[in-house]
Amino acid sequence: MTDTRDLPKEAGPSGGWGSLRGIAEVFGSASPEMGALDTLRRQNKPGGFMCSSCAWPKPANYHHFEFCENGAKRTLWETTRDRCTPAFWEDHTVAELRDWADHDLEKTGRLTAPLRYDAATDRYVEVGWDEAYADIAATLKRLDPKSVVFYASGHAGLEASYLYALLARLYGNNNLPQSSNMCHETTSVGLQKVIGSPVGTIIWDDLYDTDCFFFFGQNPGTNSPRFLHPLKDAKERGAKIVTFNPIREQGLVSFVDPQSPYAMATGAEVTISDQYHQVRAGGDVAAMLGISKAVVEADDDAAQSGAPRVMDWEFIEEHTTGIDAFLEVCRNTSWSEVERESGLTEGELRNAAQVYMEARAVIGVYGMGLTQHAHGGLNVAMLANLLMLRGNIGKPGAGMCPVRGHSNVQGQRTVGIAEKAKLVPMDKLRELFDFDPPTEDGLHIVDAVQGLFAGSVKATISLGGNLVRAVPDMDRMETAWAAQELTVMVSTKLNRSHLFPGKTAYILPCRARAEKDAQATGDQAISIEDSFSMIHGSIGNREPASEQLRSEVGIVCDLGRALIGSRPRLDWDAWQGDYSLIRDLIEATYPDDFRDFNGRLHEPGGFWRVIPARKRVWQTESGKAVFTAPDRLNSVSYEDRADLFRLVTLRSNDQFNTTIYGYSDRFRGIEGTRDVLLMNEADMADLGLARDEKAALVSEEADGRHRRLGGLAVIPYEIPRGTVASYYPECNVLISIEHHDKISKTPASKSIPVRIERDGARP
Ligand SMILES: Nc1nc2c(c(=O)[nH]1)N[C@H]1C(S)=C(S)[C@@H](COP(=O)(O)OP(=O)(O)OC[C@H]3O[C@@H](n4cnc5c(=O)[nH]c(N)nc54)[C@H](O)[C@@H]3O)O[C@H]1N2
Ligand SMILES: Nc1nc2c(c(=O)[nH]1)N[C@H]1C(S)=C(S)[C@@H](COP(=O)(O)OP(=O)(O)OC[C@H]3O[C@@H](n4cnc5c(=O)[nH]c(N)nc54)[C@H](O)[C@@H]3O)O[C@H]1N2
Ligand SMILES: [Mo]
Repeated sequence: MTDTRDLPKEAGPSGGWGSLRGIAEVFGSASPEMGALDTLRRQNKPGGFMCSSCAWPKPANYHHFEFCENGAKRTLWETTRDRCTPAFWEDHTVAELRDWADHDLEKTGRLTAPLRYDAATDRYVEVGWDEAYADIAATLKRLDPKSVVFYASGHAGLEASYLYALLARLYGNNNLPQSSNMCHETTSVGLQKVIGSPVGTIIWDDLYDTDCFFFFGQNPGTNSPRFLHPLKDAKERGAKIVTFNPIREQGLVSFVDPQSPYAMATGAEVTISDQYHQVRAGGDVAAMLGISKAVVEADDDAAQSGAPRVMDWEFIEEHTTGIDAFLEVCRNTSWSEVERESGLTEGELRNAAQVYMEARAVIGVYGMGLTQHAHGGLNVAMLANLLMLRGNIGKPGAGMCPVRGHSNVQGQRTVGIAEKAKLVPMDKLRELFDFDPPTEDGLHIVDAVQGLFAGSVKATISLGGNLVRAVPDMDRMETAWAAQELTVMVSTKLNRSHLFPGKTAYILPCRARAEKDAQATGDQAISIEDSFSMIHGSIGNREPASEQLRSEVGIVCDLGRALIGSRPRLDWDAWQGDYSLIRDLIEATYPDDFRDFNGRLHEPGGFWRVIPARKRVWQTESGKAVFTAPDRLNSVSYEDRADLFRLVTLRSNDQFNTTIYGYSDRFRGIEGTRDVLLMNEADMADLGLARDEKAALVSEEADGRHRRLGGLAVIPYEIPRGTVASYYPECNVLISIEHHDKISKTPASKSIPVRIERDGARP
């Protein structure tokens, strides 16, 4: 365990002047239009527009500036003055652009006109919207609906998403994989299994009611920076924070509030984590078992001595099943096994257990560090086990807090973007739109990629995203993507997926969230759902980057009209002209979740979609919350071997997924490059690698296929032995599409088995 008070300060606290500098740098390099500051001022406030970066909730009592460094970067990246017009293609071929970095592709600016790929010249050329729709519809009509995929990446609002899912079903499939298949699918499946909820159970007030946070593999400083404010407030009122992460992430170490003039003037810094446990990658099952073991021991002692019990037996008996088998594993697993698998000592885990037992209410926060593993589902179940030992689900200040990714990733699932037919009220769709929705399950992202490799997937429509770059097995993906009959991408900026056009290929440019959405009946609002299941309206007010841009709702309606046609119950024109009519349809489809949707659209802090588990109503098979007895002590699918490392793929502080804003990961002290490998110094010595020497990662995935990534500068880093880290998406060439969570198929991006080789001669 590291006592965070002793940490070196060279990287500087999160927040503070550094974050303002970060914003200023983007301001300089993304060439924002005038008025961008006004746009930022409206960000995440009722009646304003909701940030299109992460899904962190927007409070009712907002700050003067309710945006963070990375939310500002996102907005400035979107509102740039740079334009990627059709003229760009006079100077560049698609083949040439494949050598460009992700950053440089998006840096060309906002896409301004619909484009069609022209194979003869290897360029995209401008095309009229109607011509594009007619060709796309004709191509889709020739294809078997089973061979077509409708992907969505979590950006588009509820209105566009609802119609997009409807469009796929009218066309004839449930092939609606989404970006959450690569991130919190483990939650959607794993949490559902144990507490009957596919989403978290806490709301905003719980952040202020709690006296303890346990963090597992989520990095708020970079990925949900506005979370740092409630964390700082919690610390100031004496709450405890215990963190498990192989890497010491600055945002979980300390924070200077950029909203506080006093803190900014004095540099007054709040220590975030009271205990920071650098668990081995994939070692959380053992760590959580160790903590649970200490709790069970304390409870056994209390039972013997007649002291008040430590576990919440009233909760356990009334609300749960499976406790006996779980207790047995806790009692029968030795501390030496726990220590070996977690990389932490008994003493460290007992310290964590002590804080857990002293807390009245505990929130369990987690992210990709738990979900992106071969046994990620078990990780999630173990966190539920730990919380349930003391009744920490469904009481004020306590609960499960999976921190979601894209701004509307959770909401897209809520309104029907789902490949699993049983998650969608098909009867309601049948009744409302007078058609027979397909009943067969559609393709998960892993199935879709496998289908692309096998040639059975022949066309993809992408509502946002950069799928070629985001999924495992990137090399194979590039070839397979380009072999399709049709690729259609609704995008704001140029990205690598556009550079592998199918036989027929279109880029359809859309308006961004911050932009005005004028339609036949006037300017429209859209809506999103955040990580706490709160629904917010969002109104853009900037002039769109080009007159030719259409909204995401507009594009979906246009496609619907061209592909399906209008009918009495399918009034694409009316929906496109007035989004409140789409919200009425959403309410009619999901009456419990969206009661009085239009009336409540701009409620400060959003309105809550009721989550039964929060009220201790368990929608599981048994009607109870489930304790899971672990059948293993780690979340990886391979055995330890002396030459094998567990590779964690990281996000830098200067990227949003495959969008690379720049090359400064200041919290980790890495500047000017992304081609790095973070390693423990003792591991470097064993392999005879010097600082900055070039290394290659060689993947040891179970299928034995050759996968290698070279040119990585080795950086000595405070990281557990046997764990190494490098950046996503660069490392995606190393992951096999077969390597994923057992129950949800979430790719195992945080536990890739690799060997390390010297790459070239010694410097
Ligand atoms: N600025 C910015 N914001 C974003 C994004 C972005 O790219 N940039 N992406 C958005 C999206 S789509 C998502 S899903 C979220 C992702 O946000 P997070 O869930 O925070 O995801 P990551 O940064 O991939 O990984 C989180 C942490 O897991 C740790 N970790 C790795 N392996 C393990 C392990 O085995 N055990 C434990 N305990 N920890 C481990 C890593 O060190 C890292 O600190 O963020 C969203 N917000
Ligand atoms: N190795 C590894 N792989 C990973 C991960 C990891 O941690 N490690 N994380 C996974 C996760 S959690 C996720 S969510 C995926 C994400 O991966 P992606 O789906 O690729 O992420 P996006 O950020 O949605 O994609 C960026 C593109 O979206 C388009 N875009 C931006 N804004 C908008 C908009 O408002 N509307 C529309 N229509 N388009 C827009 C732009 O053209 C931009 O180029 O990657 C996954 N892959
Ligand atoms: Mo994500």
